[in-house]
Amino acid sequence: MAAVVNPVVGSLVWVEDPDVTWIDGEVVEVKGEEIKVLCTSGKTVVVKVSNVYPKDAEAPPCGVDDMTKLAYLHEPGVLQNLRSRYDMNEIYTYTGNILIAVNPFIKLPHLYDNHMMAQYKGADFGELSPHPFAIADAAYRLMINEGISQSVLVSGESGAGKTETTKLLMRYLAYMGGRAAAEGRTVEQQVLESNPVLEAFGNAKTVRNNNSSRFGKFVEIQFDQRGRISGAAIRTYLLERSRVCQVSDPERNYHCFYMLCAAPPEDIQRYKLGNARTFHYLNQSNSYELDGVDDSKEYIATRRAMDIVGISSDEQEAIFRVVAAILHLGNIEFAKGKDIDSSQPKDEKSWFHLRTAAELFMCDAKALEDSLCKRVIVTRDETITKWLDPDSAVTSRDALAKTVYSRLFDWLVDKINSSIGQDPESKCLIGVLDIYGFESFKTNSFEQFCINLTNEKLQQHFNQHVFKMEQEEYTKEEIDWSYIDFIDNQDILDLIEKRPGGIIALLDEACMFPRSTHETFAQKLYQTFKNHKRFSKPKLSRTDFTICHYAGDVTYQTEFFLDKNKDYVVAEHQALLNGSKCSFASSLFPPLSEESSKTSKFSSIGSRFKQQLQALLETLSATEPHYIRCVKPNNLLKPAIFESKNVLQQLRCGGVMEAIRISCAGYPTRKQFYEFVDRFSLLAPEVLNESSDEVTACKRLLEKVGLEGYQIGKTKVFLRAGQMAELDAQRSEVLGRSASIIQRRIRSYL
Ligand code: AOV
Ligand code: MG
Repeated sequence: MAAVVNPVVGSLVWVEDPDVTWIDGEVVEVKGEEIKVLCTSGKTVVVKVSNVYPKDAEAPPCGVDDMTKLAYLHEPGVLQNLRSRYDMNEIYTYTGNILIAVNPFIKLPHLYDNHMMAQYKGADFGELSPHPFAIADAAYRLMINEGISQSVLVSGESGAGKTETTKLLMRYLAYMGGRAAAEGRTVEQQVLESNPVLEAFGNAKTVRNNNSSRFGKFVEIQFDQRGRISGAAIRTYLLERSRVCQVSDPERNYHCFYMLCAAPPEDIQRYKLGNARTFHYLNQSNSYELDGVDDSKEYIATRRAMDIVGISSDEQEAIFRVVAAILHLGNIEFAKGKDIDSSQPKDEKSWFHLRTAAELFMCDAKALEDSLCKRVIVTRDETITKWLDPDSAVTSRDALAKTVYSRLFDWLVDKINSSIGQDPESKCLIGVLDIYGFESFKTNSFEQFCINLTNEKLQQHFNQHVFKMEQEEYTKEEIDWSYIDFIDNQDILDLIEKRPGGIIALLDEACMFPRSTHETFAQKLYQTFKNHKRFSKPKLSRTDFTICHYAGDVTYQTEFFLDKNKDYVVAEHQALLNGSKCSFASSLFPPLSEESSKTSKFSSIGSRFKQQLQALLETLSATEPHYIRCVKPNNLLKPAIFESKNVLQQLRCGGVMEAIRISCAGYPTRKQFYEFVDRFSLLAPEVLNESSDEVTACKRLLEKVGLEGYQIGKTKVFLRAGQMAELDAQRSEVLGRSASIIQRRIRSYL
């Protein structure tokens, strides 16, 4: 992105500022490579010419609805445009075909009502204000007209608005593909109601978002030949399991636990529940209530949504019984038992919760106790029973809770899928992806590693696509251009995924080797990747590693990588629940096949996730993608606060700046011929008389001002980066000259 070429006194520019990222000002003095700028804050700064960007003096004060309409496509321009629109509650802006959505943190019901949907129905893309409905409409129409499957990829950091946006897209698609005035449970209703069900069990309050999705989701909506919704499939990715047993203030556990504690009295009694504050899995944090949310109402609403998606009342009863059992399980504490290094429930209270958990799981209390406090080790010759000490019993208890919960979640997804049903005849689908954005925290573990891998893969997909779209625009305008330099992140993907030799492969090896520790794993990484330019070892650490991701460096702590990568269910837990008298609970733990029960082969979460991602990308690559980038304007989750620094960081991470960079590498400024002539004819007014049409006028004008390297398309002139600035500089000089002539005249007149 080019800096101002030849700034002159009076040029308007953007200067970097540590507080507000970019501040605008006017050049008051030019001294060789340095210029003095009087900023609008009142400060005067001296900066290098190469560090300033031109400011478009003619940019409309309320912004433009498409960034590509900006005279200058650079960071400060993009940021200024988003901010001025946000200030006026215009939260959506295009960058070409990409929709940028800035979270308003306030309900804007008029923006999404049925009247609005009706307006977008059939309107040409770009005709109405930017909106997720416009994206959904474009996808729907492309699908109908061209018979190509579509996808909408919604990304952004936690709390940016992905899930809300996804729901809007689904609502619009249900509106377009639904059956008017249909009765009963229609497919589209079921698709929509799957959201509250999954949110109840898969969302939780976090520091970043009061309703944070703790799983990734791809919803595939299938359409029949007449464009009606005929089926749907939901795929979910990596539910965060640790939350079930571990929450830290001010976060919450999954919503369903609090809803159940706020259920009507008969349910509370049936499940022997009480105040949420009495359960260990909930009271590790002091956060119980959510602003504006009534958990007892949510319970009823969730039940109703479960009815609609086809979960029977018996199944619902079993589901909530299992959820309650998990809460009781968490309240079992352990003390030393009679034998050395053994354990047993600590006190009468723990015994009570153990009995209650067993009752709710519909299994034998003694069997539950054994499965928590003992391990049976089968060798070739004998079977040994080993006691677990109290700490290990707690670990065993938590492992059971996590396994049950994650299987319950998977069961829900399967159930919703089978109840909505797949349409085997459907040739066209629209997929909507709501997945976790890039994460970089103080400590980053295996989860962040997987999440960031997802983002690398999606980024590659995005780059390739943006690149293709740009190329298509040039072809349409018959402009000769192909990209040569185009940054690809394949090297990062190889580093992580390559088999053999990538990080996941090395992690799997470490997990299979009994004596590995996170230290030996880290050593292996250091050795293998010592010369990899995307990998480094932080100086002061012996077990951390840093990956240079496209969105920035992230340092990962390897401590729990091995544990978290291993997916195994303790044989005792498997046997216990498989034997439950509750058909629902036992169906969560189907009998293991002969083979898998003998060879307790470890299965790798990392590798499985990698395969899931591969499958997702294959699905996506068979579709025409549409992108929505959600932006979180502040970390206070409050309306009307736009923190530039924060937003800029997200635009960079989300690949928006990269998309702009790609387009800057070509001809970033496109102006319709008449617009161009309008703006610059004062540089050579004679061209207007000499030319018969705007194309000729435009060409002549360009020759006169001595520009090179631009291209003339069929409807637009395409300028290289920086050329617009050059012309503007000439223009402000001319304007300045005429202004000073006028001033002189006025003075002489006086
Ligand atoms: P996320 O899906 O991107 O985060 P959400 O979609 O849950 O974020 O949005 C977070 C919150 O922002 C919502 O609960 C709303 O309060 C508010 N919000 C988002 N979009 C809108 C909108 N269009 N209008 C009004 N309010 C909105 V995470 O799931 O945490 O990554 O894992
Ligand atoms: Mg979400």
